[in-house]
Amino acid sequence: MSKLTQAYKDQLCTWIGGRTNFNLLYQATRDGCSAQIFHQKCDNKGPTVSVFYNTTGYVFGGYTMVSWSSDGTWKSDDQAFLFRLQAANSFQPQKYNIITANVRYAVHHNGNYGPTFGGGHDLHPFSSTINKRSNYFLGNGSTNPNHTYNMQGNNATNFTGNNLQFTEVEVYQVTEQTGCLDKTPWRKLPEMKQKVLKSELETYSPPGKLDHVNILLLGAVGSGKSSYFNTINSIFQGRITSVARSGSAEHSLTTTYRLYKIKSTDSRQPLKVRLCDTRGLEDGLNLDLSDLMAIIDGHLPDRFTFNPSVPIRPDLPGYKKNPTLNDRIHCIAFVVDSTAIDVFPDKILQTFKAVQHRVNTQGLPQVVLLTKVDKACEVVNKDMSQLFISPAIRDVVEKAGELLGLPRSHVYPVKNYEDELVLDDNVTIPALTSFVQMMRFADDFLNDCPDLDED
Ligand SMILES: Nc1nc2c(ncn2[C@@H]2O[C@H](COP(=O)(O)OP(=O)(O)OP(=O)(O)O)[C@@H](O)[C@H]2O)c(=O)[nH]1
Ligand SMILES: [Mg+2]
Repeated sequence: MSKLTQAYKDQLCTWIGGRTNFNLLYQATRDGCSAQIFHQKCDNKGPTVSVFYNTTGYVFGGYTMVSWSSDGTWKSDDQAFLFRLQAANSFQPQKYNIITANVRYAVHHNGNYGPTFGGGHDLHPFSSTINKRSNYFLGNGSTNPNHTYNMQGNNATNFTGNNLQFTEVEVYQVTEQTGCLDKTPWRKLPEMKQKVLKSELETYSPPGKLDHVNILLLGAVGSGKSSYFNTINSIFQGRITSVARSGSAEHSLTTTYRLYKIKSTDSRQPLKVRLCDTRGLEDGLNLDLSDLMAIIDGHLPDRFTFNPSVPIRPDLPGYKKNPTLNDRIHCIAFVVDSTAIDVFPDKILQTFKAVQHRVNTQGLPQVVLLTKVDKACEVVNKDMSQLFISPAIRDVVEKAGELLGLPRSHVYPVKNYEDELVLDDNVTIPALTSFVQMMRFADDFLNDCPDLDED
């Protein structure tokens, strides 16, 4: 199976220009890591992109529009470039263009070499045949960037992590996509205008004698929990607001539990749906399962300060010993950064699973808020209206569903307002859709809840 994700294909597409298809010609784990086999499979195939994956989480390679051959010469190619897609497991795209004076050394066609770029062997991954060691092929070539390709002041450490231990090598034939663009959305949103979605939330009343429903935002540090509240709050305020502190820090920026009310400037009333913002989960300094269950069961008051070294206990100030249905959580939103989906920390996943195990028996609804979609797809980054058309986003939605064992219909890709100064329908509608859906799930849960009449 191809290792190149849709997001990476989209990135390559924007660099190569036009819409392109990627047809896998050669794959080291399938075909063997051999220069001869590479040439057998890739010579005379037109433009190709070669992609290398190493053991320290770098994904890098080169593009050439000249067909590979085995004639022993250097070939000129003014369109060729080297690139990095990923550094140390995180998406850090970087294109390195060819230096005009050295265009004639773009690629080296040598029957005994794998795909080799540049007159200084800027990227010379391997020659002959390499046997696999445990989980990688140890490249016997070298990387001497900056001769033919402009590394913009960087060196092999930035480009490849200085590591030629390949877990995979793939070469794709690049062809132009003909015909019309596929604009069929992979998810159809109801034909609802912002006003209709807002009004459903503004007029909502929970069943029974409840005052409001509570939606818990649960996720890793920096996944975008507080920003999601700010996004929803901004939408109802009609302007960008930043009530919850958000940003990047080593540990969670949110240190107190907040039961945020959302006031609508249109209806002048607070919504009867609250967003509960927690401290972010992190390795080591974690809220453990019993802390999270205390939150879910409604034992914590608004503004409860988390102390990572003290577990939540009944004798702590503010702890509600006998929470009512009104206090408890009615829907859990697992907040997941879409760029972290492939390297999701095991410990945090285990915590999510443990919570799910506990709440499944109660029938508590769960969804995934997939944040930072702008960073997961270059096309979406430029144009949020492509969110439900982008195959890269469809891919991460599928992965997030699999990760948490939830149907795709419970996974909501959103972009939070973070650097915008004004509201934008293409950002607002996906966020509102997710919020309405969570409110509906919470309402379904309450209507089916045996404790409803007692409260
Ligand atoms: N590009 C982009 N950045 C985002 C998005 N959502 C959040 N961010 C950024 O991600 C960083 C972390 O966001 P927060 O909302 O503080 O995350 P959090 O989950 O509340 O983090 P802690 O409270 O520290 O656990 C901030 O710098 C935000 O601006 C998004 O959808 N797109
Ligand atoms: Mg926060």
